[in-house]
Amino acid sequence: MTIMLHLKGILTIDQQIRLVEMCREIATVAPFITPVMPSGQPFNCQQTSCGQVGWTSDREGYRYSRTQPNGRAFPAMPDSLADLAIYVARLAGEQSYIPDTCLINYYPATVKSKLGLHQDNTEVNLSPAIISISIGDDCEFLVGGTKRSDPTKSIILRSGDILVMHGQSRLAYHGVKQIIPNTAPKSLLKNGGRLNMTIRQVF
Ligand SMILES: O=C(O)CCC(=O)C(=O)O
Repeated sequence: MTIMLHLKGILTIDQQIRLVEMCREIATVAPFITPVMPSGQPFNCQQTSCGQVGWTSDREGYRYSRTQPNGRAFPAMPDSLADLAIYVARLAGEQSYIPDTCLINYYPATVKSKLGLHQDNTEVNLSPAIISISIGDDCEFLVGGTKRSDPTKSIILRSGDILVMHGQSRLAYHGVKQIIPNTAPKSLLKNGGRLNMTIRQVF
């Protein structure tokens, strides 16, 4: 049984605007890139990170790295983002959550944008919650069980929602099936699409 905490509409529009500005500032230090999978196939979204490490994918595999592909450190995680993660982790029953990194995915408003079914398992510590913030266009999110072959169900993640995968759902397979265009609150993202900020305790 996959039990996730889906906090629908928990972020106000002002908080969402501030998170978009935060992502823009992070991207001035750690620009969005389109990583490739170990197979060489490019992702169907763009990524950057902040925090002491950043999630990285290239021909050498999936891992956390202390440096961006350009060799520079990732920008620190802003305190307000870390505080939000700690607050949300407490709601999920995790009292001593330490947010180490935030992976930021940008899904342009095209039919190609998606993320295949996967399990978040490159963290050193696989127990702490995965905290996932949605901003912009709605997304059809797939969630299954702890085996790739388990059946999946679709849920809609909307702008201002936070999804927490914790406890039994921490290692659930999940993915983004599609981004639903023109569903974001007006003027949140200039070119439409969806931002997802996934905060993780890695160590
Ligand atoms: O965009 C999302 O909602 C999910 C992102 C995700 O699964 C990941 O970055 O591992």
